[in-house]
Amino acid sequence: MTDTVKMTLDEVRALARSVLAAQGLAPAHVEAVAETMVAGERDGCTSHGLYRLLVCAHTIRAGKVALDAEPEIVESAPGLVRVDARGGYAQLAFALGRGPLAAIAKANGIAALAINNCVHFAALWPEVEALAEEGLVALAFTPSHAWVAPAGGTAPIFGTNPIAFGWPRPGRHPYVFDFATSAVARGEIELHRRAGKPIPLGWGIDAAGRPTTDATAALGGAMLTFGGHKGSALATMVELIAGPLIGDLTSRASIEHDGGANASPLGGELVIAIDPAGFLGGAVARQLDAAEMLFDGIQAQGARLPSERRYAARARSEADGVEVSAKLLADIQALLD
Ligand code: NDP
Ligand code: PYC
Repeated sequence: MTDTVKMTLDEVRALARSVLAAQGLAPAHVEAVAETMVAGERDGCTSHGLYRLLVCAHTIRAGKVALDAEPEIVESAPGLVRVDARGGYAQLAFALGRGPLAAIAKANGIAALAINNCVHFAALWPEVEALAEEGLVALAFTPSHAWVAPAGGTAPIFGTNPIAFGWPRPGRHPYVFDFATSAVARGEIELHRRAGKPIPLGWGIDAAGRPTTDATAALGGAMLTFGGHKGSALATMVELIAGPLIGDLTSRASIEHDGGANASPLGGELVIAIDPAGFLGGAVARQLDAAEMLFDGIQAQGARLPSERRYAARARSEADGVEVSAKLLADIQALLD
């Protein structure tokens, strides 16, 4: 068997849709969830691309997601939107809340969207990128399962807790970063385990608290935060603002709810959108130019901007398709048997 198989993005989309539908997921969720996976595969984010079909199928078969949940806007207060995902995937809930979030941000200068009671398996950049494409500055946060030890400790308490940020750049792709507050996403360690590859020191510790390069040992022990105490504090912030602040679960509560099923996390997501015109009025264009000078200064040193790699991968994938691991494809095809 060759190591990889070439696929067009339409083939990726068709595969994702058929596998999700075969698991019994309702059509609206199939559509939203599949698009997130296509985007991940297209942009070279393999830990959150087609691989997530295995994760979704496992989560569905464990009975941990409401297959036909209809998300509902349950609160709309000045500056705030709340969507109850009713135990379904976050993607459809975001699709519902995105319009009101953007509209309120444009009317008031700032708005926040709380998504509650959602199952989360995905990267956050598609959401902040979409809002930044509308001219908004956007931030997104979600806890996950308690897999990550605090700096100075050895027992998992935080989720991998990503933070995503988007900044609009007229005429260009937005500036976007999106990363876990753990040294790396758990999905990346899972991919190393599947490939039988060691992980770098600093990603995790084994169950006895010893540094390890063994992916399985790290998954069974604890992951580590990035940047020591700084990542630890940011992970705490994500727990707080996308957990108790919006009336939802911490990563510890999510993994307790999971009860050993090893399904995707259940909980909340907080998305904040800011319209630059709120502070700046007619000075928006001038200040966005100042931002461009900052980006130019970064790149002038030979450093790259976050998402540059992703946008380049997107252009390649749209032109030439993507290379997908043959082993992964075989495992995905088996879900259709
Ligand atoms: P990485 O550590 O790979 O960091 C990714 C971010 O850093 C991207 O924005 C990336 O841009 C940027 N970046 C990487 N290298 C450089 C560089 N040399 N210079 C400038 N920017 C750089 O990602 P993680 O493993 O931490 O997270 C991967 C994904 O996992 C995220 O999308 C996150 O949302 C998702 N995740 C989701 C969770 C959930 O609960 N739903 C939990 C944890 C993670 P580029 O893409 O262009 O390389
Ligand atoms: O890769 O850490 C991760 C992750 C958790 C939930 C979705 N992705």
